[in-house]
Amino acid sequence: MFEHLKEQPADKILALMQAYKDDPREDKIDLGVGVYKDATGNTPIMRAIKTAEKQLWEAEETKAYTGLAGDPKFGDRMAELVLGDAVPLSKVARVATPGGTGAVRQAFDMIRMANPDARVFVSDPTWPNHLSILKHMEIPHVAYRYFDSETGGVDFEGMMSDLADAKRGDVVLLHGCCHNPTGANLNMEEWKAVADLLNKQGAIPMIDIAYQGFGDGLEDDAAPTRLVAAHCPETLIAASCSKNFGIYRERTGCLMAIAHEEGRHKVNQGTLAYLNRQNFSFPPDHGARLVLMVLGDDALRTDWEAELEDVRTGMLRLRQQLADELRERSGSDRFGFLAQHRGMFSRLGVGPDKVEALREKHGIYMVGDSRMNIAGLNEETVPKLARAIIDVGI
Ligand code: PLP
Ligand code: TYF
Repeated sequence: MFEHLKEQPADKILALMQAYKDDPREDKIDLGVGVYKDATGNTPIMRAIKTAEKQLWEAEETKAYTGLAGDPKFGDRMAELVLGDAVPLSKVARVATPGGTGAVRQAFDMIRMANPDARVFVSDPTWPNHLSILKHMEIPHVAYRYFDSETGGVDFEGMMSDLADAKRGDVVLLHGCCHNPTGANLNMEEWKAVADLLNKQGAIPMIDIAYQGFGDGLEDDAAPTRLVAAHCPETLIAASCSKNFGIYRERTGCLMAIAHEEGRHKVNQGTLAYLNRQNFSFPPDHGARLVLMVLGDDALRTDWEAELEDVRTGMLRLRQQLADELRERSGSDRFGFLAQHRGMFSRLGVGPDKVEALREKHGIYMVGDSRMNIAGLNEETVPKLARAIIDVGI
């Protein structure tokens, strides 16, 4: 049987991690995989998470199964974190999932069950895993224009024009904040226009929010998701706790299905639990429990928010420093977009030859599409990157 299997394409981002490890140069710089790193290159366990873990170790009395949706209180807290009071909880079906990726996967499964003819519209570019999961599930996708490599911003006109092709029952996948891989985001006026257009077309928004708190702050980063969820009759939300709680390997995420129509909630909730059962039964609990503890305790939550804020403002400072260095060295404003982008990533918008030159000549590792992880920098390496960018002729 196994002779029928073919070799599958490697994940390019994960392959880059290995190439970086194998590079013997001491002054190499890793701007590859999307993991937050502090100035020393460490990915810390957040203080509040460490405290919650200690408390949990003392207090936890059983590791018996939770429920198919995970601990319902985790879903409540995540719905509050992401949605605020934009939508009553009675309209939000919610389940814990193995990471944000698990939520994305379960959302696609729900879409396929609800409408086997649905196409999923994805930004060009998007997170490569969106495409690879859709392909694996044989769900057709349509790319919509998103990034304008001339300006480093969003090609909003192109995006709206492409989304006008969405039909009733199609799904439009949007990044809630901190777009991966470009770092370019819509403003609130543009989000409102997208929500209006989807409503006009009868298309359903699916929001992937994996970086809440990494852009403009916890509340501001959730504002577009809240606007869409309040404004559109149905919305899917895949939320990840990997980055903003720093619990990558615990695999913690939440899928929400919002329906404003009376009477839809029960079946949606049952469907999400059913899909968990088909795919893995009970979702992982450890990370979800830590998140629940942090969000539900005033002292832990205050400390978490403060540390997250330091992470966010640290990345903003690096962005500004890099944009300033590049303005000085290039004598132009053409890199100003780096300070406008939000989240961990920025796409330079250059070809693979330049990315390769940065790697070969300078030991600077970024993803082949010229995406760089800003958190891979520190005050000392920013000037080195700026020098290298100019040196390879970007
Ligand atoms: N969606 C996007 C756009 C991401 O960048 C990530 C990042 O890792 C995820 C979802 C999900 O991450 P995880 O499955 O680690 O929670
Ligand atoms: O885009 C990134 O770098 C992060 C981490 O298969 C990641 O989202 C990368 C590849 C992958 C899973 C997560």
